[in-house]
Amino acid sequence: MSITIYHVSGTRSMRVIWLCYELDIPCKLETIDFAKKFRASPGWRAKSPTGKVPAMDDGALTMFESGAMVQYLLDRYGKGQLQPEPGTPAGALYLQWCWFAEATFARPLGDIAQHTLVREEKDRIQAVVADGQQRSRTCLEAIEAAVQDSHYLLERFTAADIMMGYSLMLAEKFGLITEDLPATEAYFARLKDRQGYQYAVSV
Ligand SMILES: N[C@@H](CCC(=O)N[C@@H](CS)C(=O)NCC(=O)O)C(=O)O
Repeated sequence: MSITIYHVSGTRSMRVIWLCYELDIPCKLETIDFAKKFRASPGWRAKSPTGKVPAMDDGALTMFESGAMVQYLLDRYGKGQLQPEPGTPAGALYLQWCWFAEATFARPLGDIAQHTLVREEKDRIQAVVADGQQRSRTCLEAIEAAVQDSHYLLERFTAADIMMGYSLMLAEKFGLITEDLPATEAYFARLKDRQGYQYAVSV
């Protein structure tokens, strides 16, 4: 195994770094330049065709999409840890939460990010932010219900919590994890307590 994670602090690369930490998978971190110019360069586009972060190499394999990296690493090196048996009801719910974290929850969060941080002020649309906040709230309510009586999304800590951890990090940054979501607050506090989370946000 020869894993390199192309990383920018505070981005989705933290999911992959966190997973490697939890599973004790050796990996090299290469911090890249997040500037648009670098991400548009042919060298970076060869790894990540849309210019986004992260990307990862494992030997001759190069891939993009943080969730796909997490799943690949689990399947190849995870020895059955941090995911339920595929094809079982628990495995289905595991997939549900992994996809929800990126495909459903991270979308409105991305809209908020675009229209508060990323775009130039003249190109920001307040209505998109308000809509993103509302859609994020619906997602947070789904999480609130899911962790009402359990420590994690499933019966035990899995990579679905790693996928969700990044999305919750963004939600917290935008002030969306409010006191009226006590189970979510407690769940996210449990995630933040993990050494793997702390390492992934420190690099
Ligand atoms: N679904 C992709 C999303 C990648 C993504 O949006 N990455 C952000 C950083 S966390 C990015 O590169 N944003 C810059 C841009 O969209 O131009 C993944 O999970 O890897």
